[in-house]
Amino acid sequence: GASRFVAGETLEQAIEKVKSLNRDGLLVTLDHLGESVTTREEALEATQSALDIFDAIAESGVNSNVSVKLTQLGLDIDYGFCLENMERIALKAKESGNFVRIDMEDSPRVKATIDIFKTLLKKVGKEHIGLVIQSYLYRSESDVKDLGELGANLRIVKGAYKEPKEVAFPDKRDVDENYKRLVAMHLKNGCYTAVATHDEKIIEWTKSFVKENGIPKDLYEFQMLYGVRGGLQRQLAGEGYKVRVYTPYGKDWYPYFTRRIAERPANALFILKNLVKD
Ligand code: FMN
Repeated sequence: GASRFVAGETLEQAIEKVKSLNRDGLLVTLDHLGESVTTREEALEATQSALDIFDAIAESGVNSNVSVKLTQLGLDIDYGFCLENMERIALKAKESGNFVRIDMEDSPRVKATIDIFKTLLKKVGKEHIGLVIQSYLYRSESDVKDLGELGANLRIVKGAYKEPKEVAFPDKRDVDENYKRLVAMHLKNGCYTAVATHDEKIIEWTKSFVKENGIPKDLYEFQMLYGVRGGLQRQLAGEGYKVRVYTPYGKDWYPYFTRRIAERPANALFILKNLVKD
């Protein structure tokens, strides 16, 4: 069931999981599950949940930052309202000496997400806010160029939503090639890069790339999802790489879970393979 991919229903339970991941040498980013809210009340609740995570991290002393989705903070209700909510979270990240990353959702939301990110990057600085870029989108190469000029901290992913061929590469090989291109570009621009994938070919490629190009350890990290390739996560950490586990918790796990299982055919296979591999 969902529990394999979710670290409990409450923040307290999630913090216990973070402690245990930290003991294994893994860093964490916590995500309070939820997306696509339709009322201001729900968006304000989600905003408060994100603020509470920063307090719980500080109080427990665990090593974790926070990930959020803008549709959870009211992006589909009102841009200005969402920006206000995200700004409170970004200011909290800064005040806590911590970091918040804005996840990337489906393609109709990419422009607004980048706009909000850029606005807040100016306010709180790249040490406290980061963004996600998806290698399946044609536009991402130009976005990475642009965000590189701002020194942005980016998580590069392949992309998890079902997208039309008008906006995204239909062929997995193109997605993988673009993934490597984006990581190489951003690292060569001297910008912090989170390489978020379970794809061993890309992980191996990254290891060689950073070695050959003398990329310092403090400029990149690997990221994987909670409950996926736990053995590989610990192996990389044991080899001395920074590894961060994206750790969702909460009651609203359904959309997250179904995306993991079914949204892209490649992912369905991917998840099945990873259920048996460790
Ligand atoms: N996909 C998105 O579309 N947006 C995200 O913000 C996002 N965040 C992710 C964070 C982490 C740490 C990982 C590992 C994946 C994330 N994904 C995200 C999912 C990836 O796009 C992709 O669907 C998944 O990792 C499977 O592909 P893989 O073979 O590269 O692992």
